Amino acid sequence: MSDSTFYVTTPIYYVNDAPHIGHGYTTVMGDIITRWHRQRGESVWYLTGTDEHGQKVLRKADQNGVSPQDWVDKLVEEEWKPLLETIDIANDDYIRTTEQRHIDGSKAFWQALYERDAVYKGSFSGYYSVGAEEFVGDDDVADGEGDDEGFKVSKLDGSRVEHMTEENYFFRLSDYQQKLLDFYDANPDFIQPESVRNELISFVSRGLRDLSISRSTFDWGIQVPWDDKHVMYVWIEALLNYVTAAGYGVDDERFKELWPANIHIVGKDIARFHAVIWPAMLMAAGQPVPHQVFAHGWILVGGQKMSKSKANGIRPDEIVDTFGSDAYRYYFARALTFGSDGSISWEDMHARYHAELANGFGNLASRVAAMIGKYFDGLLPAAGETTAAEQKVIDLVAEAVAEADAAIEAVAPQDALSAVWQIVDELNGYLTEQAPWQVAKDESAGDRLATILATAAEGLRVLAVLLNPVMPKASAVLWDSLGAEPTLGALADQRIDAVAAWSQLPVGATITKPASLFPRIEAAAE
Ligand code: ME8
Repeated sequence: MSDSTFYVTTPIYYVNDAPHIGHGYTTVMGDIITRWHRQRGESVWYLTGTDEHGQKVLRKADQNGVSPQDWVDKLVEEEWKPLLETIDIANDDYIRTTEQRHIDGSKAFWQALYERDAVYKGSFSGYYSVGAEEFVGDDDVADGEGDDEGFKVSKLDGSRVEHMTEENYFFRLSDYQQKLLDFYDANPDFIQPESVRNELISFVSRGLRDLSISRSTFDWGIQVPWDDKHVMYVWIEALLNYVTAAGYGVDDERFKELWPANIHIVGKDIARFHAVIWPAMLMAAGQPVPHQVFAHGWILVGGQKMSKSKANGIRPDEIVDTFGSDAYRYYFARALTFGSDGSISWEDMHARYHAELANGFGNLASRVAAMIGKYFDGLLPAAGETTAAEQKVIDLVAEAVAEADAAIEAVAPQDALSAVWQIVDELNGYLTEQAPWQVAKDESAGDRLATILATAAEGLRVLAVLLNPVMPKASAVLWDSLGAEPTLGALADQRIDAVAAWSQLPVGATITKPASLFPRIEAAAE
């Protein structure tokens, strides 16, 4: 197994519609984890993209009177790619399942399954949910309730199902029940969080049926390499994006470098596809299995799961337009527990923005710079003797850095931010206690004023580095205002494991007051 590059993925999203903040959430969290690993100095690769085949997309294109290819091209260019800019994502690659590299890689993978006898031809008769793009067992179907009688719904997610009878290819998923259980047992971190792991272990323990993996009644998909009457079932094609983007079947060197993925970040709705079907497919094809599938919870709006079909889907740019991309990223990472469901609201966003970002962090950065400007002509003074008060700051910073780093390792960005915020709070408390504005009036204070402000500036240096993965724009402004670049180098090159070492900012560095990092927002603007 290659562990040289830390490979992070998001789901590839259906382009039946425009993105909402649920998609934005997964992508931001993956980006924060990616950027943190980069800040550790690791080689990292971050993949996101779009899932463009399947009946859901096909029907949406039909309803709009355009070809599916025209539909996906338009939505990807006008909505999905611009989203990445809006929420400031630094992905290394973007895969579209209509791209040739994905088509070639998928065919190569299917060929491998076929040659290894993991696939056979059969006939499927049962229910299918186009909304969820999944086959639904008879036991999981119930009568629908509504005006037009006689329809049936999936008990799994309430989506409408249709009965179908089709000639299909099947994947021998039933062969993998014990292999998967053994694998979960040997790799306790493979499925996280624990609640999802337990649920899936019990799902697999109840038995696995072979899975229908091709469709033969429409042609919007990738042709099965040995049978042109069939297209690949969209899930069995979509999961392959993680390997086709990594060069499977076409670029062995690249594939070896990237695969297996370190972490697939997904919503819990699709944990089963990623943690049951996907590892079984990889085992069947003789490929290594990813290190981890992390399934996060639902973003709830007004207590309900937000979704494209419920019209409660908030667009990311509605929030970014008001608060900016940094605050957007911060809010979702800080206010929700990654792995659990959580509610969001404009009130909460507003309150956190002002309390934590504007007053807590932004104000700290601007007043330290303002005082250095006022008392030392904007040049970082040399600190004098360190007292217990400074030592307390230095020790707390070291502990908080270690805590934040461990939290990212445990895929808990909210805990990483809590740890970083201990530094913000400590520095604010330190300034209140030390009252440099009073010390400035005290002629007998010697170099105390210099010591206090140099200590605060060092604290800000640490914050700029630790917050760079979460709030890259504000961190860059802060880094610039600390005059750090000429001696310490680019912010991106600062290393987490070296950040807590004290007195890195050079005496005499030019400190300028940063442009307001988080300007106050009038409630009416929302
Ligand atoms: O499932 N809260 O695509 P999709 C949190 N194409 N996350 C949410 C969310 C919410 N309310 N709503 C959506 C697919 N998400 C397949 C994936 S991968 C090989 C193929 C996020 O467009 C979350 O990550 O329906 C969820 O898993 C994903 O969007 C589903 O996106």
